[in-house]
Amino acid sequence: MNPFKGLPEATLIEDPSDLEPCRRDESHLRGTLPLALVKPHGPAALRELVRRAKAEGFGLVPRGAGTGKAGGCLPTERTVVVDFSAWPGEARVSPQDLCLRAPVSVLLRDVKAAAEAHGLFYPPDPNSWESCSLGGTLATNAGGPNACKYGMTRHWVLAVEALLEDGELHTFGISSVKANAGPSLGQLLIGSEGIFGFILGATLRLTPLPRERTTLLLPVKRWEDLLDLPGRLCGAGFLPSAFEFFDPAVLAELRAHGPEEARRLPGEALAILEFDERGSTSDAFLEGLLDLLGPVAEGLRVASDVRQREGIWAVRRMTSAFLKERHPKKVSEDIVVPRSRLRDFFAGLDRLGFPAVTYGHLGDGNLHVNLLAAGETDPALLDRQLMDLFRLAIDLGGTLSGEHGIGLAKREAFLALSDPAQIQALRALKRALDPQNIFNPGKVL
Ligand code: 2HG
Ligand code: ZN
Repeated sequence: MNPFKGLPEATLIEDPSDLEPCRRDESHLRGTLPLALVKPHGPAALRELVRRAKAEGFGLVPRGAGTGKAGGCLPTERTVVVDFSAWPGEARVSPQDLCLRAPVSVLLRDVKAAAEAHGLFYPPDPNSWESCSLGGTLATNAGGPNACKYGMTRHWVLAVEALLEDGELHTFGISSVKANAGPSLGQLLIGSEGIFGFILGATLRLTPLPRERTTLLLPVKRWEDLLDLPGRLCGAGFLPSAFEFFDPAVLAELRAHGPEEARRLPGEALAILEFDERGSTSDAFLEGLLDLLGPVAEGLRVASDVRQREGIWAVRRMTSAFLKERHPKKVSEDIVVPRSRLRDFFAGLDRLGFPAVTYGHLGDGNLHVNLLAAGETDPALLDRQLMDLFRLAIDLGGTLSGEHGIGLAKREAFLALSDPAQIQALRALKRALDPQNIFNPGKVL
């Protein structure tokens, strides 16, 4: 019997050709063909799906907008994709409580816009923020350029509404920054990529919208000159709301083949710095910054208007897609090292000796190391290169993923390189919360 027949409050898609798109996300991986794709519109669908998954022995794979970078939403063997794009509700702001409640189906750009309509700010800004769903950002604990000042998604979540293995929706957390009644199950669910249960909605913390912002372009001749700057700035009390960079290879590609705005980008390597605190547009602030930066600031340019600022950010935000289009089989990583170890990291990367280009979030040490030739590299060699890269980051006090998560892409490395006590504890939690392994099986652990 068809286990999906008569599923209440849901749209069902079973035609294999319609299922093809959900075998992909923004990683380099491809999932297996799922048994079906279900778009739930109400709790009855979820209750029934959980019941049938347990009875029939199939898994449930959550999907938002499919913009993930680690294969977390890709179907594995004998799974049904649960696409949350039709989950009902809208973003509602509570200015008194400085928070916003939204269902997972809302796009992140609409969450940010709802906050801004009240003069408030929801900071998380992964570069896919115009197209990713709130749900995806919660499941993966998304980062982005301004995490270097504001932290990641989890820092902005007050409460989580989640489907657990009893088939019911539960809320963990309250609409206040203070809540300390025991360990937080809500925080455990954020970034767990749907392996313990599915997040259906969240209450998000907001802060007043910054009223000033200055965007600076910092071209340099020797890109290594950038490496001490994040630590020096922070050490001197300057906390950028973004500090991004392109190494010479990425900048040259952008300039030669990128959009109009990219052709005019200066320098052999380039950093984009942004500050958004009160006073950051004043001459005094800029003078203080120039003093601190010293000779490296020779070519510093201030974005003169909104158009220029948006042009710069448009180039930065399309870099991942642009490189993928030019090198379809590239592999892009998102390792992190502490700011103070950036120089050691790049010296280590040189010693490893494989060709890699880098751009990303220099301000918080989260680097997108891209192996552009991955498609032409022997798979065993590629695995060794990636493991060496991860080990290098970990040995410097960093980690193998700063923002994209583990999913399928980094599962093996995560299992091999983590403290066994951590894996054991996470597996015990998985068994306790999902004894029949119905939630996103084969991911992370
Ligand atoms: C970015 O910062 C995204 O642009 C994607 O995190 C990076 O492709 C990548 O690895
Ligand atoms: Zn990134």
